[in-house]
Amino acid sequence: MLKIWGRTNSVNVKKALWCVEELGLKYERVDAGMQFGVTKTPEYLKINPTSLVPTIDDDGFTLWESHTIVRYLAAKHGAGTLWPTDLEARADAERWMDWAFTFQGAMRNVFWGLIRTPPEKRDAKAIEEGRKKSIELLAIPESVLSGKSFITGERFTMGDIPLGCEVQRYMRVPIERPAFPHVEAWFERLRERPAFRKFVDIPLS
Ligand SMILES: N[C@@H](CCC(=O)N[C@@H](CS)C(=O)NCC(=O)O)C(=O)O
Repeated sequence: MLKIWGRTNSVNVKKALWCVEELGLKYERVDAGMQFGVTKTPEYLKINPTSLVPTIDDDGFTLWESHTIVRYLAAKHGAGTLWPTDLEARADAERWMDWAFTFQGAMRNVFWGLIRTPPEKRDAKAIEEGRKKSIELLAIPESVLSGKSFITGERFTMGDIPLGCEVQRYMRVPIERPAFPHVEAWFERLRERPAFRKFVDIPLS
């Protein structure tokens, strides 16, 4: 059976979990990372030398890097749904998956500063710079989502998964946000998905 290592409050683990739920796969999840440890054990390092989460074991095939895990599972089980079979449509989805890491980088100090750092230790300047950069970047999907239900068109695909996880953090951290009506409408569409509500749109920690 598919096995997934990773704590459920990790943005990158959420991507894998959301994907397996969308695909309706049976799997076993093992808590790993931060307070759960595991990632520095020799056994784990053998399957993931980066010592990070998530990692999967799919009947003996081990894989790490969250977006690659999403691509692999979508290709194996979601051809024509999560995995667009048309080459150009797939490249479009993959482009958004890659770009999602750019947005994640901008949000990093905002999320860590406001959610994982006690108030007296927060770097207000870094948080504010991250907030501004995130807003500047989010204007890009805002323009693309005009007239589209999902990031690549009318269908939900793997292209929505990484960005959806990262935009959830943006929407839920206590910051001032300008109106982005198309991103907000897309986020509400993601919230209609049971798998998104189950694994992604949960309280930040
Ligand atoms: N590019 C990697 C990054 C993985 C990553 O940074 N994972 C974080 C959690 S989001 C991690 O393992 N942090 C250390 C820990 O949880 O112990 C991926 O997308 O899988």
